[in-house]
Amino acid sequence: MKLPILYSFRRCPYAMRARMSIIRSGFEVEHREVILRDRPDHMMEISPKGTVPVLQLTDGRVIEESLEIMEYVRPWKLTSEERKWINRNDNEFKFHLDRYKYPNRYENADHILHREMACKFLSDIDSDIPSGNLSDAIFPFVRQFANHDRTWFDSQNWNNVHQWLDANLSSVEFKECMTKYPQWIQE
Ligand SMILES: N[C@@H](CCC(=O)N[C@@H](CS)C(=O)NCC(=O)O)C(=O)O
Repeated sequence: MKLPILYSFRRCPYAMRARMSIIRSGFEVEHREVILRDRPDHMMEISPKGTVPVLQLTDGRVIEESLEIMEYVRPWKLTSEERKWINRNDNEFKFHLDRYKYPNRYENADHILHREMACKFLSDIDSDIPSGNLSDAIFPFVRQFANHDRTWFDSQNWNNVHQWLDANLSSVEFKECMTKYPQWIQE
């Protein structure tokens, strides 16, 4: 049986949010694991921008934005409030997360300063913990932030964030989401 195709990369937080929705909705896909420095020709043909995740439906349509994949597989009409949180996550928080994790990739990036700036988002989340699709759209990024220096992260007093993240990371859905696949090789 022909299934929709998902190009994905295990550790990518955008791909994770798409996979979480796919798992929660029971949407079946053929999973194709991508190594970003060796992207398959077929993926580049259907989505030349070259980012994951990419979902190709059985009628040939291509969805190449993680949020649109979430919206498609698990019908979700984002409220303006949800849109605001996602914009903050994907722009403000992601910007500081990248500079905290990889300061050498950016000129004059002070990783401690960027960690401080990222904390603003986390303390706002702490007083308004996301749920449902919004939670799935955000927690993979917070996971990345937490993993960079778990001891420091655990010492911060965001009790709600800690509980929320732990619950997500220990869920059966997330375990499924992190299934390891070998690199997909085009025949
Ligand atoms: N706006 C895209 C962003 C996806 C994205 O940037 N994915 C990263 C991996 S985490 C990627 O494919 N990077 C490859 C590149 O930028 O060359 C989405 O939400 O799907």
